[in-house]
Amino acid sequence: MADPDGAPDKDETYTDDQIEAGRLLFAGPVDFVMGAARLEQLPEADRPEIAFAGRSNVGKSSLINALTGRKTLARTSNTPGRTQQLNYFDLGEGRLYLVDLPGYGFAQAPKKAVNQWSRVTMNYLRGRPTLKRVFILIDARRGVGEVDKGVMKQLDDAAVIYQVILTKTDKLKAKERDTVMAKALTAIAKRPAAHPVVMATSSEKGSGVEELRAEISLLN
Ligand SMILES: Nc1nc2c(ncn2[C@@H]2O[C@H](COP(=O)(O)OP(=O)(O)OP(=O)(O)O)[C@@H](O)[C@H]2O)c(=O)[nH]1
Ligand SMILES: [Mg+2]
Repeated sequence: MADPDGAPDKDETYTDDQIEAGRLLFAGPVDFVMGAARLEQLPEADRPEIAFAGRSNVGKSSLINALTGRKTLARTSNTPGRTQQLNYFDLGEGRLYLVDLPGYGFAQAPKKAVNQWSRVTMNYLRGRPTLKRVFILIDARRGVGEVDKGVMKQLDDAAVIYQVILTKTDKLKAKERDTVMAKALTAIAKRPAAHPVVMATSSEKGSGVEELRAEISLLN
């Protein structure tokens, strides 16, 4: 049953303790560490890290801000392509890194876009030993596109675990959200490196955010 305000029903997948662990993790300090344009500039791989990937404008930076409760930590914009480096944030004073990645697929043909999508970013995703999971953000209004599938394929080949996160679900009605969710689950069903759970979020309304915090705290 949908809530009258259109918010998704409470996700029952996490226990109260897990939700609390997620809350605590994100209640502490979060600091911008650095922006890396080249792999040599990355910080030492000395702790778990989680990366946020997805098309330009899908809401990666906004989701990091929603998770951390800091509106301007990661720079957001109406202009696709705002994030151009691998931006590192330290969470829980050394517990883990969150990495805000440049978007892919902006104003280019799908195949070409993946090929050109900052080689640095793809090399990072394939080769970072401490990378625990890649969140692949999908705009709930668009669903999983060809460019997303191209990235998933590369991660499958590299055996890097990724999880689909639907964004901007506040823009859809409950029924439409269910359809998008079902389609996303179908899109990942046979993919070897896909985490089998898809999460629905809205940075605007905050829905799904506490569940995502819980999921991240479980990865640490
Ligand atoms: N309605 C709604 N708008 C959102 C949501 N999340 C992000 N947006 C809007 O989407 C636009 C892009 O958000 P960003 O967070 O900058 O997207 P990004 O994926 O980091 O973009 P790049 O860095 O360019 O790849 C901004 O105008 C945000 O306000 C959401 O949950 N709901
Ligand atoms: Mg961004």
